[in-house]
Amino acid sequence: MVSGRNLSTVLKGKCMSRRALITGITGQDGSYLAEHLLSLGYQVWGLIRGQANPRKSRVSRLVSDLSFVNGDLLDEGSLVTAVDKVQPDEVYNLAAISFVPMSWDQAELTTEVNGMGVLRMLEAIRLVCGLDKSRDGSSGQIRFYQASSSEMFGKVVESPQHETTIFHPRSPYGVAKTYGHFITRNYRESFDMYGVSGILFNHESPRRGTEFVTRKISLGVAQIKLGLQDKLCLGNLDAVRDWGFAGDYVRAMHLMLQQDEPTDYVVGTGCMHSVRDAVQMAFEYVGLDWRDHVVIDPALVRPAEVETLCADPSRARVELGWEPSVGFEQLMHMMVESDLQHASRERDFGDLILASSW
Ligand code: NAP
Ligand code: G4F
Repeated sequence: MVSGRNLSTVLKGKCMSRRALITGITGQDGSYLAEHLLSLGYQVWGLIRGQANPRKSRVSRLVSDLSFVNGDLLDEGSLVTAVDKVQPDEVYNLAAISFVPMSWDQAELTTEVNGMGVLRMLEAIRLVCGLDKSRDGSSGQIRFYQASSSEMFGKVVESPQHETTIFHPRSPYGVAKTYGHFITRNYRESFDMYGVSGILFNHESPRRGTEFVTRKISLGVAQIKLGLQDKLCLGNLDAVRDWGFAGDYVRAMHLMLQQDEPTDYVVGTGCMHSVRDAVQMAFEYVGLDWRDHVVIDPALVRPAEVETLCADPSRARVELGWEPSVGFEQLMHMMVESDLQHASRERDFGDLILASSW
């Protein structure tokens, strides 16, 4: 049995001088994954889109030693050029339009990025490596990770959900992710590519976008506590999710690409909490009663809701040796603590936090 410390030493030895290319580097998961891979000795490249992406400097501040390459999931040529330039051993495709409500407003764009974008990335790998295999045996295949989502389970047919649970996506986001999931599996079966999908359940952190419910709550609670606002508008408080810490989930992404045989994994905690639980924990943490501050805004209720999600992460636990290290209450407290610091800088120095209007 390899202990946690020994496992990380073994992994570090194996990973020295490997190259990873991460799409979605400016997002929540991109920064945690980059930190993790750098700590294991990888050279890490992040794909950056746009001519002056303001989030590039933020991720550079968070994670030093990153290299960048230009590219966009909408532009096949840019992906081929990026893969050819970086010559990665591993590609982590985290880029997406990841906010579910946005996918009803921009369904076509969401499908292009989250669905067709996966195909473009797979094709870029195939083109750079020669069309028959993703790379010949001598130099080793480029291994591909696709960020699949528990949103694919949608209107769940069983609980908890595992790798073979049938999908019933409820949003254009979920439908596009389902295409990305199956095209990754199809390229594995058709071209013998090393491609895996991580079916990740919701994961959060102080780096989470302010449009997502946990961060909206932690930021709202901090601002209310410091007298910067009085009300927090939310939608469906009854929705139930299996929430974990993003820093834990990026470890699972890396472990998936270290297995001898590529296969897909569900990653989650197996614990369920409602949005109401999250609200209660966050307000209680700062000594306030949520009922005095939370307002339900029907405009925030979705056209088709995913009512409940819960992971069965048995395969990840048994085959990857993966376990989450942060529980939900601890996670909410960590996020409120971090936002109390942000909000006090906003109060004292006028630093702007971009609270979400969603
Ligand atoms: P996030 O914070 O919203 O980050 C999304 C990233 O995608 C950003 O870096 C964004 O870059 C990039 N991007 C968007 N459109 C792009 C395009 N056309 N070309 C290249 N890059 C583009 O998302 P996250 O929470 O880190 O999630 C990472 C991935 O996991 C996503 O695919 C998400 O759908 C999936 N996922 C997340 C969760 C979760 O709970 N967090 C659960 C399951 C699956 P810009 O700076 O250019 O906008
Ligand atoms: O935090 P959310 O916006 O996350 P959602 O829709 O579950 O999606 C996230 O997790 C997926 C994995 O399952 C990822 F694939 C996806 O990219 C993203 O990271 O909403 C969570 C729940 C929903 O049921 C929503 O209806 O919270 C409910 N909710 C209630 N009031 C709200 C609000 N969500 C948001 N964003 N804002 C509200 O005011």
